[in-house]
Amino acid sequence: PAPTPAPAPETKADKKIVLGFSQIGAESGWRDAETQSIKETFGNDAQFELKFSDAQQKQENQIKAIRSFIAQKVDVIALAPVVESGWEPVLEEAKAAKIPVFLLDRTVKVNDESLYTAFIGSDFILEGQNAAKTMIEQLGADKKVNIVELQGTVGASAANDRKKGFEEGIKSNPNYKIIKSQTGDFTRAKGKEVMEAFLKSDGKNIHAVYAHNDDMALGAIQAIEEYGLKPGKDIFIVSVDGVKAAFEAIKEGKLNVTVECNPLLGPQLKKAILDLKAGTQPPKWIKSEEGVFFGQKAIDALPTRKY
Ligand code: GYE
Repeated sequence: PAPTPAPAPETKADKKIVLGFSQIGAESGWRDAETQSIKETFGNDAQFELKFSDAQQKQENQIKAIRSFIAQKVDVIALAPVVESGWEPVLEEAKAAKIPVFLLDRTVKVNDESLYTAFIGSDFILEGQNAAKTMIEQLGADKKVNIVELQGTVGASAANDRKKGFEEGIKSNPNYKIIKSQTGDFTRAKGKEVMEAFLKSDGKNIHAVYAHNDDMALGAIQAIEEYGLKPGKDIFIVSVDGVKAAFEAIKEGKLNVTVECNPLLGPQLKKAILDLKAGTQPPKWIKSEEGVFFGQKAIDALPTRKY
């Protein structure tokens, strides 16, 4: 009798690269754009299989997701860490399982840098500095400016460093003071709520808002309008991200400045994974190139904005 043929060996081309992505949640327009970029990039590429997990803003959910990715023996993990600290144990588990971890958009504080392969994202300190610099340029260095700050999620690198960069940027000018600062958790609803409270206690005294993201600024704009003042005119507003809704608000004269932060990180992550597979170590920090938008430049850019 003819021997039964051996099953065809699995060829290299059949074997997909399995990527587990632990996303923070869906708190902002920026994050939705990032999620879409990842889903598009990896969903449309037959070399990859994407396992997507939404942590609903909770670090414990992210840790669980990573443990589950390790148990499923994924080939690579991407993590957008909600906060900076507390990652060592789970990153050590991934390292022991020899699964490379890419940090996406926010970074972590760890003693051992070898616990992750690379960070793909922005320079948040620079963003904060640019927000301060543009505010001073637009309002004038000699003017007395009381600023209220809407901070991002407590403990997030994007919040800590945007705060630090902005403080550095106004430090040399005693006219510029942060009179109130509170977290709005990177959401429109909380940004509005916190701004309402600021206006209630200090309304006439507030000259400017610095919001760590556009969504909170958009919430603050609503609060300022409901309070009976004109956002963008009576109160100067600068925020970070550069989502389309921010450009629209600039066009309407309600937002003054948006400092760009690129969420379209899918292609960069894919390149880094493929480089690593091919034996090339990606740079430890894959930085995004970003601009600052206000006035006519923002209005002109609106039709071509991708997120
Ligand atoms: O600015 C904000 C989001 O981590 C860079 O998170 C990201 C920030 C972004 O919710 O809108």
